[in-house]
Amino acid sequence: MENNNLYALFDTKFTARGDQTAFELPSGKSYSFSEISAASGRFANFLTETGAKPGDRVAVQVHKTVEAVILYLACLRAGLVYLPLNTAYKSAEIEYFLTDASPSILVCDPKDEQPLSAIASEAGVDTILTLDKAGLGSLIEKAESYPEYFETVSRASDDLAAILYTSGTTGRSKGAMLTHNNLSSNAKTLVKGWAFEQKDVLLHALPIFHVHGLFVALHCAFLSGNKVIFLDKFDADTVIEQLPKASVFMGVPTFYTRLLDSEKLNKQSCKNMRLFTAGSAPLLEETFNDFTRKTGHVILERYGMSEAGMITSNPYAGDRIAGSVGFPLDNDVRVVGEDGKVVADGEIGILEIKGPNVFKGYWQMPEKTASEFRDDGYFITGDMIRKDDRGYYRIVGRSKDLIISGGYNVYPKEIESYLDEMPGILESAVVGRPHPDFGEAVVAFVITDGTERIVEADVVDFVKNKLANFKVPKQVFFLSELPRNTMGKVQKNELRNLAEGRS
Ligand code: MCA
Ligand code: AMP
Repeated sequence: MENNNLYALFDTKFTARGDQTAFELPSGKSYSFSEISAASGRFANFLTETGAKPGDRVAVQVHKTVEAVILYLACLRAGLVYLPLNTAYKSAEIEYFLTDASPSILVCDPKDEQPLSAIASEAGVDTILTLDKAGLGSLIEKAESYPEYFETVSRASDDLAAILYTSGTTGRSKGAMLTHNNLSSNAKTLVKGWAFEQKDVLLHALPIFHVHGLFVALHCAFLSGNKVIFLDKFDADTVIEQLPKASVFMGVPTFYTRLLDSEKLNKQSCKNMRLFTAGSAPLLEETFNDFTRKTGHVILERYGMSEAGMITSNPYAGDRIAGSVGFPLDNDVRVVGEDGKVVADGEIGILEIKGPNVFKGYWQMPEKTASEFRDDGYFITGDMIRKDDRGYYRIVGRSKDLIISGGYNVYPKEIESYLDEMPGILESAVVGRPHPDFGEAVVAFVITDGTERIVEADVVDFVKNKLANFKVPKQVFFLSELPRNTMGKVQKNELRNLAEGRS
């Protein structure tokens, strides 16, 4: 039987590239392809020895290091299901993921081992391992003595490779189950569509707990055998310093606005670049145009989601249009109106998709899964699309109540549910407002019940104590009541206008 394990695809390249550099850090430290293979073999042997079996989940909340990437590869090799978690998540958020996904193994930063151990044991986690900012920890110590040879576990194409949690409109996060075939098909599509070649050098500044940094960027590099210049986080100066050595860069729009703010970005710094891509959030036309003016490069904007990887892309060869996300990649798409019928070209509807990239369903949520798929297998993205007269797709809105801040998704419902529990708050509503750095910023409107004196800092601190920083409101407004329509529904458009000072 053919082994559809995604790692088997990478393995061919890793073996061919041998002692060439796979990862280079700004410090000068590097890792060859052989070293990556050997270390992932050791990790895979060790993880298997802990008793974890193919299909078991491995939850990972660690800093961005090459060792964390090796851990991901080891999970693929051992048939374990990788479950990456944003490093910004606080204990209460982690508790939900561990309880929901019941992983066998948790890998976390050493400083979180003690605080997370009770939660992990309650959730049935068998093994806790650590990995720190420097790529050291119990995972490394324990795996060190294991052999580097590991026979990659055979996987069927629809076996799970990863679970990525995406927040839900109801406030409860859903685990999108991604199969080996979902990931490999999308990676192959992108390598071809974006003309990757072995000589490319990828400058990597994205976090590796989301689709963009982990799958889109790294899979293209692995399938092409590219060197990756690996930054532990985005920092405009470091990116500009490293750019002359690179040929491909991928970023969220905030990366591009921050790069444009720097005097040091110019045509010379981009002299060896062939491709800049943007996605995860809308790229403003102004950013697109300013970037071309300053660097001579036209950013290629693409669109995707955790449930499906990349769905559309502007062309590599052909016009890249500002404000558009290009054409469908290797998935069938249709734009559907409120009546459930496909709309005429040029009209607005919700994008529905079907293809090898589309996920298997939400982890342990059969009803939720069923409600987001049509009977004929199309997945309802919730993104509102209009096809323009040249056939380019444009995202014109979202039917889901979602804020995208600096590339991170924030579901207002989650923050509202939490704020409604704050002593002294009667009710709340959360919206996004335009933000020059993050694209959108989280803003909260609260109604107090008059029992205690509450100021903005109290509300901010309350959220900060429990939820990831990017979900914390950047501004809080106090109202005497929330604007509602005759049906009693909160009028979020009115609140957005209020937040922008437009009413
Ligand atoms: C940090 N903060 C944020 C954000 N990031 N607030 C709102 N939105 C954010 N995204 C908080 C910090 O905690 C801090 O709060 C304050 O804002 C300022 O932080 P700063 O130092 O400026 O932030 P940073 O560390 O430089 O991070 C900003 C960032 C980062 C580099 C833009 O957010 C980032 O890497 N974003 C990329 C997200 C991404 O990869 N998305 C892909 C999802 P305080 O002062 O209180 O401490 S995958 C996806 O969406 C699909 C599939 C797709 O199509 O790709
Ligand atoms: P996530 O589920 O976190 O992966 O976020 C996916 C969502 O990000 C999509 O459903 C879109 O709403 C949004 N998104 C991704 N890429 C783009 C883009 N280029 N322009 C506008 N929105 C985007």
